[in-house]
Amino acid sequence: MNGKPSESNFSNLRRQALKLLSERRLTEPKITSIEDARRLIAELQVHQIELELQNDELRRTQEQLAWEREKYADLYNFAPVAYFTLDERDIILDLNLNAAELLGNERKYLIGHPIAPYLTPDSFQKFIETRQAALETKLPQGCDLTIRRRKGSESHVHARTVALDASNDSSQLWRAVMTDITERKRMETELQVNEERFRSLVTSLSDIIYTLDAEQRHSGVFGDWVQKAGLSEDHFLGKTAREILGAENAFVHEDANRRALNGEVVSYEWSLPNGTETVYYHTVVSPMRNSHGEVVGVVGVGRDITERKRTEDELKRLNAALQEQMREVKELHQQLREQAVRDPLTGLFNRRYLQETLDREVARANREGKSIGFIIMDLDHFKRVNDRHGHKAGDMALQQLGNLLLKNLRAEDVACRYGGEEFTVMMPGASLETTLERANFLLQKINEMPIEYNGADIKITASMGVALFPKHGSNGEEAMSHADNALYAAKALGRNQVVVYDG
Ligand code: GH3
Ligand code: MG
Ligand code: MG
Repeated sequence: MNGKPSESNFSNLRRQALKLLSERRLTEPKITSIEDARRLIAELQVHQIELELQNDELRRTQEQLAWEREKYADLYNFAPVAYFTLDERDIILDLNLNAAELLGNERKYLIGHPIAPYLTPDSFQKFIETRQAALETKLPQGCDLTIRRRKGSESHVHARTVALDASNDSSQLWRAVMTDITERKRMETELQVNEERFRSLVTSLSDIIYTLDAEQRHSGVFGDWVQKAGLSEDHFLGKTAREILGAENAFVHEDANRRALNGEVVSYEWSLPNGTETVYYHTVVSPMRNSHGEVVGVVGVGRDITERKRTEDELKRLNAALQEQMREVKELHQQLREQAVRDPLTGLFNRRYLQETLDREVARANREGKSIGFIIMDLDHFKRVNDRHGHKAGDMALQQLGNLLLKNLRAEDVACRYGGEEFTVMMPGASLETTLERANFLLQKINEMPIEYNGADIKITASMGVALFPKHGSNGEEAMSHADNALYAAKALGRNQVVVYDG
């Protein structure tokens, strides 16, 4: 279509029609009867109706055409892409609204003007090359260009240029279709920057970072540990832990990964033999989700904790050693204390201990309104034992006597070696009768005690004095000194007997 016929075209047509009419000899219809006239009228009416119908059809087609044209114009004008028609000198012959907006100017200031000022020099050069290629190949050619808008801002476009079919008499025209890719470019740059940032961050970490797909296959490995371990990414990518580490070592990972794929965050420790040593790791695996929140894989972060483990183990070992040392010190302390209060020969308490406990026991007896029985004994003629059998035999006799006392007293009674061959027994809570009974019992046991030394039977006896607190003294010392008096009385009475103080 060459567009709407112009006014001059119409007058030409009219002139031609009039000429034809004057040249043509129209044959007069022969009308001989009324019938003929009627037939002719009917025929003319049919023709007229036919013409009217044709006219109607023509008008509708014209309306349809006008509507289509309008629609096309709207599509062209309001298309979301920029359309340009350019001539050989890159003058803009036509452009749509989007194109005008892209260049930041009104259509009327753009039509008939060159496009060059709206492109950066590089882009203009690129555009010329592309449109030349489009002409030579007879195919649309694409390139990315930077538009310099009238107000100075820049936008990035993708331009597709096609050479229009040139008719014989007109010059070559181009149509360029441009789409704004500024946002895409910005996002691409941002993505690149982010990725760069992520990479530098990840490679600066010594942590082991990796991702797994839903089948637990490695889909990414990050960090410089791969290179440090002398491995390449291919060693991991597409493979499962089982394929990399073997079934035995992979078990712990498979279990954790399974849980992560079920939405859990799992933290665990594991180890790997490395030559003669063992390397320990701590790993956290978390579910990796898509934009719908569905778990599509696992992201894992692992850390070599061998050094920490070693320090921990060393600390544990040191702690155990310290505990052992403390136990030994405690034991030693106990031993020292025992030594301080025990007589080494007989194993009985010493005089010092008796003095320490005496006041305490008296105070308690006072508090509880109870008595304390005291027995003081001295071996009879012990010098003779030494003289006859030797000092060692005497020592053995003293030892055996110590055992005898320990065996025949209650837990709460306190037996002491008071002097060389003098002994005391303190019996908290005991009555005079009980104390006397106990003294007689001990006397009997001493008499019965067999002592054998170097084939000789040694016999010992003892004299004993008994007194009771508070009956025989207002304090411990007094009661004891009265027991001592009773002991001397027993000696005086002939030894090997018990005497109760009788003050
Ligand atoms: P008495 O019946 O008057 O008490 O006569 P005795 O010989 O026992 O006289 P006395 O109690 O005065 O003497 C104590 C003797 O006990 C002196 C000493 O030889 C002996 N003796 C003291 N301590 C020890 C000791 O640890 N080992 C030995 N083998 N003998 C000791
Ligand atoms: Mg003595
Ligand atoms: Mg004696």
